[in-house]
Amino acid sequence: QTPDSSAARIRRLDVRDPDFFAQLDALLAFEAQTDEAVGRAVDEILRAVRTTGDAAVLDYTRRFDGLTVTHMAELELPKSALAEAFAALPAEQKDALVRAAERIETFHERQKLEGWVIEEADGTRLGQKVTPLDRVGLYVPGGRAAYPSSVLMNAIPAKVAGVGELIMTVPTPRGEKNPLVLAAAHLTGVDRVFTLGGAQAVAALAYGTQTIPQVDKIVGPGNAYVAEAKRRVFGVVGIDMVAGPSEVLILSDGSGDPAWVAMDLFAQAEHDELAQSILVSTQADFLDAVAEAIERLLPTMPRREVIAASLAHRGALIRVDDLEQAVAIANRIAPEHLELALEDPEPWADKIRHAGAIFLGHWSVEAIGDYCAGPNHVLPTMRSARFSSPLGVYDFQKRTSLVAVSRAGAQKLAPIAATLAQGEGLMAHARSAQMRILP
Ligand code: HSO
Ligand code: ZN
Repeated sequence: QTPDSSAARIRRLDVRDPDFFAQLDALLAFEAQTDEAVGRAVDEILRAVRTTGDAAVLDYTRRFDGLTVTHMAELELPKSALAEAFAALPAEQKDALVRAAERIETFHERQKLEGWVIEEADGTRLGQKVTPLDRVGLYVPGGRAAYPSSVLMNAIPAKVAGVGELIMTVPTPRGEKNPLVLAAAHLTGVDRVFTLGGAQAVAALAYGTQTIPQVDKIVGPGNAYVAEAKRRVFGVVGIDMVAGPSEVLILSDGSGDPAWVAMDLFAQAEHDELAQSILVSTQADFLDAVAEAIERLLPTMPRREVIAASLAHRGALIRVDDLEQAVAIANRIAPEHLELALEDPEPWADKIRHAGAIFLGHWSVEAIGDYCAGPNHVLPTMRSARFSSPLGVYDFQKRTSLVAVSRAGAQKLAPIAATLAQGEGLMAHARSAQMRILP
C-alpha cells in the first residue's frame, strides 16, 4: 500500500520563479545511460551468436528464459498456434483487436510513399523508385511490457508498406506465452514467430543463424539489453528509434474536469517509474483541483505504486501566466504526447512545432490514441520530436534514385561533370563524362 502522502509529492513549478527554466531543464534531463556491464554482456552475446549461430541462441534461451529446448525448431511457433490463440480469445477482445487493427490500417494506408519520374525537355528522365524492405524483424518484449497494441502498431505499417517477410521474436520465460500477443501476430499476418528474446534475439535477427533468417531492419521496444543490442547492430541492419520512457504533457486553460486530467497523468505514469507526466495550466485553482483529484484517485489504482513513483520522480504541475507561455514550454519539451485540454484547441495546435502526437480537446485522450484512434503509438521520446517522427509506413520503405540521361542531355551535363571532376582532381571521372560528349 502506498501512503497517501506519496501523491502529494508531485512537484509544483511556477514560471514566475526566477529559476523556473533551470528547474524545468532539470526535470527533463534524462540520459539513457548505458551501464558498462550491459554493454559488455551484450557484446559477448552478439559475438557468440555471430560465430556459433543456433547453438549460442539455444544456450542463452535455456539459461535466460529457463526453456528446456534441444532443437531450434522448437522455438518456432507454428502458424496454427497463432490462429488458435486468436480463435480462443473472448469475443469482446477479438472484436476490439480487429476494430483497432482496421483503424490503424486505414490511417497508415495514407502514408504510403509513391515513386515518381520527371522528364526534362531534352528527354532526360529522373525519378525515385520506392521499394518495401525485404525482411523485417519485430522484437516484442515478454513480461510486463508485452503490449499486443505494440504488435499492431509495428506490424501494420510494415504490412501496408509491403514488407516481404515479417519475423517476430518474443521471449516466453519458462514457456509462458501471452495469448493476446500471439493473436495480434495472427491478425496482422506476421509470417514467422520465434519464442526468443533479449540481445540474443536481436543478434539472431541481425546476423541470421542456421534457423533464423537474417533481416534488413529490426523494430520494436525492449529492455536495456535489447536497446543496447539494437544500437550495436545498427549498420549491419537498420533499426527504428531507440525509445526512452513514455511522456505526456497536458496544456490546460482550466476548462474541463480535473479528474480527467489526473487520470491522463496516471495513464502515462503507470507505464513505469521513469515515465513522465506534466501538466501546465494558466489556472492555479485548476492545478489545485488536479492535485486533489490525484490524492483522491491514486489509492484506487492497481498500479498506484508505479504511478506514485513516476509522479514523484519526474512529474510536475506547472503554473503559467498565459497559453503563449504554455506553448513555448511545450515546444521546449518536444513531448512524445501532447494533450491540449483546451476549450478551443485548434489555434494552439497550429503553434506547436515539436511533439510526437497532438491530442486536441477534452475528448481526445491519449489512451484512445495508444490503442485505436489510428495513428501510430510508437513516437519520438526524450525531446527527439525536434527532429523525428512517429513510426510509419515510410520506415519500411526505401527510395532508390533513377537516372536516365538522354543523348541530348549528356551533351549538356557531361561538360559540367567534367569541370567539377577536374576541380576534384579525379581524371577518370572527367574522362568518363567527356567520352559521352559527341564530336
Ligand atoms: N503509451 C505508450 C503506448 C502504449 N500504451 C501501449 C498502452 N499500451 C507509448 O506511446
Ligand atoms: Zn500508453
